[in-house]
Amino acid sequence: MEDLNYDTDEPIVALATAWSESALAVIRTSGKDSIKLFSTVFSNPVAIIDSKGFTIHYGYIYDPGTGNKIDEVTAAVYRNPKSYTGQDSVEVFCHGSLPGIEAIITILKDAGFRDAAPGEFTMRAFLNGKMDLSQAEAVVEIVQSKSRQAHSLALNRLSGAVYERINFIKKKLVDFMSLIEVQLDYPDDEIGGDTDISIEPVIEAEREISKLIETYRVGKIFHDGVTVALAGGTNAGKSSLFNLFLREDRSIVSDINGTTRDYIESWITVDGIPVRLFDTAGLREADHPVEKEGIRRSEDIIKNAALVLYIIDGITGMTDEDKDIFRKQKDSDNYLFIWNKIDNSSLLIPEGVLAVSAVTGEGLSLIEAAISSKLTGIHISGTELMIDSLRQKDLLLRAGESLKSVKDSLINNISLDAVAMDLKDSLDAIGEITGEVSSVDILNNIFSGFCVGK
Ligand SMILES: Nc1nc2c(ncn2[C@@H]2O[C@H](COP(=O)(O)OP(=O)(O)O)[C@@H](O)[C@H]2O)c(=O)[nH]1
Ligand SMILES: [Mg+2]
Repeated sequence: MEDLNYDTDEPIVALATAWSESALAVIRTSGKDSIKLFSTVFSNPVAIIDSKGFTIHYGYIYDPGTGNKIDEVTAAVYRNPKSYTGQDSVEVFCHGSLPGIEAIITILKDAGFRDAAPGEFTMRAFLNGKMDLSQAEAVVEIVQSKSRQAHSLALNRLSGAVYERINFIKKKLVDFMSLIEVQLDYPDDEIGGDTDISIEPVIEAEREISKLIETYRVGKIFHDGVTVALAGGTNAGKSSLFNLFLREDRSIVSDINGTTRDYIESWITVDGIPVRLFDTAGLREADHPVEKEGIRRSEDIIKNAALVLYIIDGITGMTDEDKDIFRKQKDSDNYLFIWNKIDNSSLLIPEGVLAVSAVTGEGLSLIEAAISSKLTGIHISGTELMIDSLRQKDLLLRAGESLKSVKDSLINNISLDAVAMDLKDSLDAIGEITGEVSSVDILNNIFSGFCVGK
């Protein structure tokens, strides 16, 4: 790999927890001499310098210039290679006071540490072989996860699930590559053997790759969450359902038409899927300019939502507008029709329409299940392997394309040199996923998306 434009051994420091007032904060350091440097600002330097890895020390951070105490802390010492980064490292647990944190970081910088760049700790972990690139990406995915399931899916990746699957595919291709290479080195007329090479391993690898690519769509839903909008005529009960989904009174419910003039949004979790739920203004002809604008905005949200929950007032039945939308969208992948107010409705519910009462909550769990299956098509337990990195998906696509050429060449008896080249390209793409093949640009691109302190 080309050289990075900075020293990956340099002692670095960063706040690892959020920059906000809290009970405790963690300041992380790593790099050459970090234990010794830290000891120069710690009340018990000898204890730190002589300590084993995985030990915790109580004391004070003080300003070596003035001798003033800065904070009472505990310091965890890690010795290379047994640390997150694989380097010597000290983590300081201090009080979560903003001026206190600032003072400690300043003192550590005076002692010889420099500010860490975003993702620099994890980049070092990768460079020192503590994790592969898919695991490094999972570090961010786990921090950003918005639901329990998203968290478990990311944890799977952090434990190396992508790495293992990729290695499984890689092994198949490497074995196949050796077969091709033998053929290239000893053409059949010399060894007089059978030149038939079974393309089965390529087909299997291709299948594994497509399976992983397919998980991206759902993986992304769990990572980013999706937008779901409540739509329908005024007074259908959109705001009441919104509150039911949230299990709190957020949106104003009233029997006055046009109560919800703007949209309201909130994050909820449906079957583990992070959902950004929107309550919108009822779609009706409005004269008031504010309501008009609210309706316009609501229409935008409905247009861009991954899923629209179209609510019908079960007491009055379908309006002409409802009927029109039902006709147009009833088979659509991103509409669910919901018949509300079943506690007080005696009308026949049309086929394909789910029933609920926003007042009693009856039918809610069926609706949640329908939302989940409409969005993902499958039930997610959280133990599955799913990728949610666009980078990984694109590389898998590239690997798959190359394998397709390998297959075509073999089927059409095109030269084995061409086959070897395509195979190599496929292996390179796969190697880039785990970081076996990587460049400074790739690394900078990945790690610059991290937060500082990670
Ligand atoms: N009986 C009954 N009334 C409901 C139900 N859901 C909503 N309502 C009533 O219908 C009216 C309009 O509700 P709201 O949620 O403001 O409708 P929106 O205009 O679609 O947001 C209110 O008076 C609600 O109390 C329900 O499930 N059953
Ligand atoms: Mg409303």
